[in-house]
Amino acid sequence: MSDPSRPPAVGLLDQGAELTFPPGFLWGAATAAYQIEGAATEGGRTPSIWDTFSHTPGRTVAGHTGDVACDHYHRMPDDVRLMAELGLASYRFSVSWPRVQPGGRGAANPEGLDFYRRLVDELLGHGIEPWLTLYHWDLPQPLEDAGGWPARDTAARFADYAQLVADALGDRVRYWTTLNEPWCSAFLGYGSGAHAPGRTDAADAVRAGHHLMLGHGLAVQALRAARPAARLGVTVNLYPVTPASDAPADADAARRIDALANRFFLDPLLRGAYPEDLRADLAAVTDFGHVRDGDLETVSTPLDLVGVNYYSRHVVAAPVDGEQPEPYWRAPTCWPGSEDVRFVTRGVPVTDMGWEIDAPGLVETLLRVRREYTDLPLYVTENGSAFVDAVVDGRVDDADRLAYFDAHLRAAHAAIDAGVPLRGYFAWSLMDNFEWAWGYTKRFGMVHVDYDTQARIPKSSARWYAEVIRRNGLAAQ
Ligand code: IFM
Repeated sequence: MSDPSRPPAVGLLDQGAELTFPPGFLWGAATAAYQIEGAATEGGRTPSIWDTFSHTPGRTVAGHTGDVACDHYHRMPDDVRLMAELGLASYRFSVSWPRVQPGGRGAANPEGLDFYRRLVDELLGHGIEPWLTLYHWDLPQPLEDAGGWPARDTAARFADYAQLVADALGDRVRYWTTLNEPWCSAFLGYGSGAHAPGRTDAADAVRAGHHLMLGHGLAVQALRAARPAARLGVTVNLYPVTPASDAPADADAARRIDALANRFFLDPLLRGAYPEDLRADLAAVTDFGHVRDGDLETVSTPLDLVGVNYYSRHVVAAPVDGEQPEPYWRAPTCWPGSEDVRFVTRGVPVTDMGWEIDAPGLVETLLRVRREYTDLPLYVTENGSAFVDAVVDGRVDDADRLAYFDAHLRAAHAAIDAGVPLRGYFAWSLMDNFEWAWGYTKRFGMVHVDYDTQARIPKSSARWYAEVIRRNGLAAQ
């Protein structure tokens, strides 16, 4: 194993070479409940913040909602069969909190739990390892009405919910992640308002981030007590943050955005402390009075793995006097205290989300987590791209998405070569789905979904990924 403190030459990602992954590398694909299930009012499910948000005029593109989505709730056995045909070794899904604990308090809803029991049994019956995420953004609406994630009590409610799910599914699910991308829940949900619940208060966003992590820690403790053999972790979305120039002011802009995007979560979760520079940057926003004695010990409860979602890089520059930068996502801000930092585009190819394609950034990100934070096993729990697809003669030839996956898998392999204990990779996403505020206008799937007929067509990238899984690596090109 080479020295993880020395990054590889990330420009050279073995383009075209045959690459084999370590034995047992976990190949998977991911989805999330609200993005695919539909059946929003069936089986005892009650509204989440995403039901309320998407039904509020002007919040999502064309008013799209997750009411029907991919109708996975009704088509689950067929979808699992499709996963088996692709040879997936693992499937990462999320449990809908308002489906299994309507309203977010009190007893479990047996019908809701039963859906996930059947899903897990179906997966296991096809030899597919279930990977369960407890929270992929669908907070029960009554908990939002009681204050949402900025309210401390929501963390305790989350732990109760985790206990219910552990009691029901702990005998058959080995891999558990608590939160998916707490940055989005906190800073898009309560900062920019681009995501549900659509609130725009910088201090609330910071409080929400803390209580999400507190809920994570309490949930890990509950899960550990209930299921000592389970492998427990959390998924964070990380970005390399690069200054646009060598100027010290640009370096400081990069430091600030790195603190908010990455270290706000990595430091408390894996070191049990907020970074001092982050606290200073946020001084005008909050005095961190919401952090109580003992919280950070809870937040940093030991884990078995860390999930990393990787999509792109942030390139940033210092504020320019008198210039109001185009806000990233939507106004007013998802970067509290650093609203005036400019996000710079480099003119490199982008996906349909406008996100720059930067596979070497995945190597940097994984190496950084390994070098600065932990030697725990890492998993890429999401990576993928939206592109505009065309169905031609019943086929979808998504060469651009396939190339994105290929480049990022070469990056994942380079990270392993450099000493990162990367144990698995989950493509985002198994199928096209409800892309939050973008509704159905952005397609991330390896499987095409016709939203009128619900027909599924595996795209070229899905066929290619099936071959990657079969050979446990990439063929020479
Ligand atoms: O669709 C989302 C997913 O829910 C969380 N991670 C990023 C994906 C693409 O935006």
